[in-house]
Amino acid sequence: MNTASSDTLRVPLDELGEQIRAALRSLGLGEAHVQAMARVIVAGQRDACQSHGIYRVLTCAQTVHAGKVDLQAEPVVESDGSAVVRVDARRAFSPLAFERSLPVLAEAAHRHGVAALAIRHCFHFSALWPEIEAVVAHGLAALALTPSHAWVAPAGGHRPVFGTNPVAFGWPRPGPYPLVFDFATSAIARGDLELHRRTGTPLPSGCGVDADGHPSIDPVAIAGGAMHTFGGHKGSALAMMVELMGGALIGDWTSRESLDFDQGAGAAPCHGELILAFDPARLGGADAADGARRAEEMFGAITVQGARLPSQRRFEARERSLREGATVPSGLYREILAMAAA
Ligand code: NDP
Ligand code: PYC
Repeated sequence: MNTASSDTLRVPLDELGEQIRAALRSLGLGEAHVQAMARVIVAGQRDACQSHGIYRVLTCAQTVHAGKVDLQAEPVVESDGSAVVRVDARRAFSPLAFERSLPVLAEAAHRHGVAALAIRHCFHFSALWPEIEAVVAHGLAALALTPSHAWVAPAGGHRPVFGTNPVAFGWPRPGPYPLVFDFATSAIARGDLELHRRTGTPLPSGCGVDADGHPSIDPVAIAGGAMHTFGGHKGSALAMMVELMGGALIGDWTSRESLDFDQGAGAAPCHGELILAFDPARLGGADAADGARRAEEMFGAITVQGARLPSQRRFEARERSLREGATVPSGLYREILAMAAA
């Protein structure tokens, strides 16, 4: 471990992984869950995603202390050989359910051209891009949607209905990195609001309203009021679609139902997730290679003018972390080390 600045450290990824696994074990989680959860948490910090890196260990701890998550449950994967794969996480954290169903989803997508994975009954704390990258590694394009807790007001309203409802997409590319984007449909992710709340720093304007419906930049006031969607009515419609596709469609909860179930405990949201996978070789047929070439031409037309592709920042952070260790906030890391030593 090296000091990177007064308030951050550089921590080698293997050391970071060991401490996170120890902290998760201290919560009483079964070993398969510890391993799967640590993989996404380390990946988040490695890629400099502060809202979904080691901070998530604290979210997981709060979820465990709330007493509703199953610490040991083995996910049950259901597949009848069709294009629909379902996995019941059985009220455990989501990463193990995803990992167990990924090979089944990939096989179904290659066989049918398109396949859908419905993850149900999971506590969801992570970013979606680790899942998207894992699907895309099978040569597939992918789209993922999941609700969260009802923290976000619809455009034109001021009372929460939607979750922060991320939408993530991936496209396979030649070379080490795919094209991936992954964003909350709220103006800011809840994880970022929580980090602002921890540090007592204001949010950018436009993130939400207080309990009286007045615009605010105070994370505490917005947490007691409502967050905004991004892009006005457009983000609001996307957030609604996520409730329908990642909730009602797959027979799982909406963000309102997740928050009702939470009963103020402050646990991670509990609901489902929809992941769609598309096989370019099946859908494009003889023209698939040409489609891939034309996609690269489009990416070139973006980068040639100095614009960047989504995930480029993340991939650059990953390369640096692999060389030098992940940058980790010192105070937060001390909390993780204390948990790991407990
Ligand atoms: P950001 O706004 O930080 O980034 C969204 C996407 O846009 C990223 O792919 C990012 O790439 C890309 N991007 C950012 N700036 C540019 C730019 N100038 N040009 C091109 N692309 C750009 O994401 P959010 O804060 O909305 O979400 C953060 C994370 O929170 C997500 O990973 C999401 O999955 C997670 N989340 C999870 C929820 C859950 O219920 N599980 C709920 C809500 C959010 P890059 O990363 O390289 O900057
Ligand atoms: O950052 O909005 C968020 C979030 C919700 C669940 C996990 N992350």
